[in-house]
Amino acid sequence: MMPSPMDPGPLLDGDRVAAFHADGFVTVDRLVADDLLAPLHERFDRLFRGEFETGIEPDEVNWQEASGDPTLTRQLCNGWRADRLVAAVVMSPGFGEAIAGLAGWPGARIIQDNVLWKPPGARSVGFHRDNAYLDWYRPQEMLTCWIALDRTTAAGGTVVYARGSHRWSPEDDPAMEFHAPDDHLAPVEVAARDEGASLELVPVEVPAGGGSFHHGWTWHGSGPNATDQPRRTLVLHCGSSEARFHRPGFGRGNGPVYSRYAHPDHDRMDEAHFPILWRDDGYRTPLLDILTNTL
Ligand SMILES: O=C(O)CCC(=O)C(=O)O
Repeated sequence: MMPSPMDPGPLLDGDRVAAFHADGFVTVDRLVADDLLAPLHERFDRLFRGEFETGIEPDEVNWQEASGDPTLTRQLCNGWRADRLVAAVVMSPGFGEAIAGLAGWPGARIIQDNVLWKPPGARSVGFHRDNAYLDWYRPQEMLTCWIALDRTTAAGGTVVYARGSHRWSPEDDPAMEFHAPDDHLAPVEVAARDEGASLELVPVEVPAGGGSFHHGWTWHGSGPNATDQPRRTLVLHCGSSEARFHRPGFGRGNGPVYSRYAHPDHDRMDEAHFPILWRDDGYRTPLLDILTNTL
């Protein structure tokens, strides 16, 4: 019997909500239960070996054991399609409730998960803002729950946020490299200068099972892993339960990957591909409970 994911319930007290709105992010010491960490580590091993439990490939497979560059952060997007334990964790209604509450949406649907593994010696992840890649749906908004599966430290290449940067201009961000750019800080330094803002970088240092929530316009990235410990993270990116496809943006950002799920005759997002985790009227995509009850 698999351990069931912890339902985070009302995860965020008033102080944490206020910190999120002031800073564009907030850290939390406990997002998943300790007894889920080892099973999730094992699922990470399998996913990066190309063993997909459901038989379905994640939407993006950017690293595999036989061929991947050992100095890059290992990354898969939408691991939930391939692995039911990953699905059960990222589909937790409590995460959806917390995200919708922070974003001011009536509900939250998953847009994408990220399975990230930065081994010792791996290089950086370039600074970026998530909303800049989302011209393919409206409202063009994302809010993210970043779940650490190992204790995180600044030296270990944890995620780093630019405090208050969610309030900087949301105008066109320059194209940036996610994996191991020459200078991972350069885009946020340029953005701070253009904004006339001082740059305060805050690393998320939490125990394994902790993590953070961040706003879609918050600048973030991460440095190299200079420790001898891996840094594994499961990331849940949600949009509003009311989000609709936006056809003019299909070719931009990560639209070419995800707009393949659009129907030709309407702009609604199919819940088989973008399930609703939580909505304020009690609705939740039924297939999620089928998926999680089978664990
Ligand atoms: O964990 C990282 O290094 C980057 C994570 C990220 O880009 C995100 O959660 O949006």
